[in-house]
Amino acid sequence: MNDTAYADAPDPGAPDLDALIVGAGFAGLYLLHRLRGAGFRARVYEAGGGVGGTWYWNRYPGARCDVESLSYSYQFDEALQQDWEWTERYAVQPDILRYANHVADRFALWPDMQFETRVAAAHWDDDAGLWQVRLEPEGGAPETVTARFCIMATGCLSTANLPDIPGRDSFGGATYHTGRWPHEPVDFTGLRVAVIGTGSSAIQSIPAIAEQAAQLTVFQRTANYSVPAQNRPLDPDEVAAVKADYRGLREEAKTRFGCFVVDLPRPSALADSPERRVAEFERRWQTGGLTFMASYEDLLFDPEANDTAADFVRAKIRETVRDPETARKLMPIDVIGCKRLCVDTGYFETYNRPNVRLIDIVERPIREITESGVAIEGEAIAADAIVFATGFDAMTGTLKRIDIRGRDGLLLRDAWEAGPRTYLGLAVNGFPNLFTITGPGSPSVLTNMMPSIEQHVEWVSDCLEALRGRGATVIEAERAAQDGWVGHVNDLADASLRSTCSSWYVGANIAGKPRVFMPYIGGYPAYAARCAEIAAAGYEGFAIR
Ligand code: N01
Repeated sequence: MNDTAYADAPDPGAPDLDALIVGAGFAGLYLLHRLRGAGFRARVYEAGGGVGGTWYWNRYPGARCDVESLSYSYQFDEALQQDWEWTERYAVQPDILRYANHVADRFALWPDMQFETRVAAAHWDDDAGLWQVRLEPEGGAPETVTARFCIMATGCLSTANLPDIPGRDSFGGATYHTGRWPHEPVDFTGLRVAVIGTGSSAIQSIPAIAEQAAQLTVFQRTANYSVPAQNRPLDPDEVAAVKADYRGLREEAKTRFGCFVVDLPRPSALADSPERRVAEFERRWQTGGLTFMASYEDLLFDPEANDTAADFVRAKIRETVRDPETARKLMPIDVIGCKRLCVDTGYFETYNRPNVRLIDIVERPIREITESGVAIEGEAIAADAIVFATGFDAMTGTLKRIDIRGRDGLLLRDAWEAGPRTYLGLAVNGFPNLFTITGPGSPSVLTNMMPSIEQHVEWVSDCLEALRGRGATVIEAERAAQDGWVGHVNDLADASLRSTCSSWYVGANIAGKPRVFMPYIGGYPAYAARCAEIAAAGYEGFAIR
């Protein structure tokens, strides 16, 4: 232990904390548990009023995870995964939030977490080798806390995107954003509701809202591919079989691209006969969920192969939606899987309801929001409530909104002006002792977030222990290593069809955001192996002092 080190009884000149964690989602919770267990003084600050991160904020009707519950859960504690009972194949938001609260109770995390406290700024003091972090508690006076390490567990989809539609603030009824849903129940019974957007959040909430609303009008800018979840209650025998060898399932998942187990893909869509191909797509469709894009290895690399899957889904929409004009509007034309595939329960069927109407706003643009509704070309559509299902300033939005200044006062938002630049999605040159859990440049949103979070948390925690073991207090990604990683991330993205459309993966949903494919697309196994190699080589590519 050296003079300024992590300690049970810190020196008078030592920082307030060894590690300051921003965010009490699944990353923040595990970080706190793990770092505390390794003897570090760690504390979580969270803007929201409770734990759960994305599952705290996204309480919209129909919110449900698209990774199966038995896989979308922590594996770091065998007793936890044995004890917790998931009841549905895909967990609903309230169940996931209950799980997050259970974890906080079970590991006694509450005393080291502070809620309703926004982290407004983090400034690196190079002389002292610590972060000065400015906290803004709701209704309280701002304060500054010092920490040796600052760990951003801020999530990939946490800053809501509220589009600047003319007249937005003049609307006389209630407005909602799916990612900032109220805590009290929202009752749409008898109301005329407008939903703007047709991404995952809209596709989940529209069927639920349609059941209540007198009239639901959906404003669609881009039609989206969606496959049925085929959700169902979990069979106790199936759960028992998983729990008998939970570790086996987790280990197998780590060998898969997305870190969850689905049937292995067939080699090439084009190598199969049309009949064989349709049978495979149908089998996956009936299985439900994200397994659909795993039908063939070449779906995201070969446009012709991709077309075969897109055609299959378009045919399903045509079969499902009775009004041919509505079906036409709902049929996407771009690459399937380029935007994140949506997973639904009764989405396309909802358009057969007499109280649901679809407006294609490319054909008939929204002119303005008025006091009484939404005005499009040639028509005023009355609404009592508007739901913005318009997504997030993904992956970088939250980090760029915090005033993060590294060495020589360098602002993170300036360093990332042309797009995020990181080493492994975990660290940024110029920003010593700052870590970003599931940051841009890591697999994150292209994988099962839970094991990707665990992999990052364990890597960071091991790194802090290694530094302590060496008597070192500062670690920083080297410029050359970062440049090499960014180049590698870009090369992989360029080879995939995923980088070709206007998705939030490339920042296209936010005006003025640089167009860069942000997540690492090489899959979990290759990524985790590289992280492990770098650590084993004494944190190759990092400067340590
Ligand atoms: O957001 P999105 P989301 N005028 O960005 C439209 C995860 N997630 O909250 O496509 C009109 O996907 C926009 O149109 P366009 C998942 O990773 C997971 O739905 O940009 N429309 C689009 O239709 C997901 O991908 C789960 O042309 C505007 C929609 O709003 C991610 O979160 C559930 C507009 C936004 O779609 C984000 O999903 C929910 C404007 N000005 C979310 N601006 C599950 O686990 C935007 N749009 C199942």
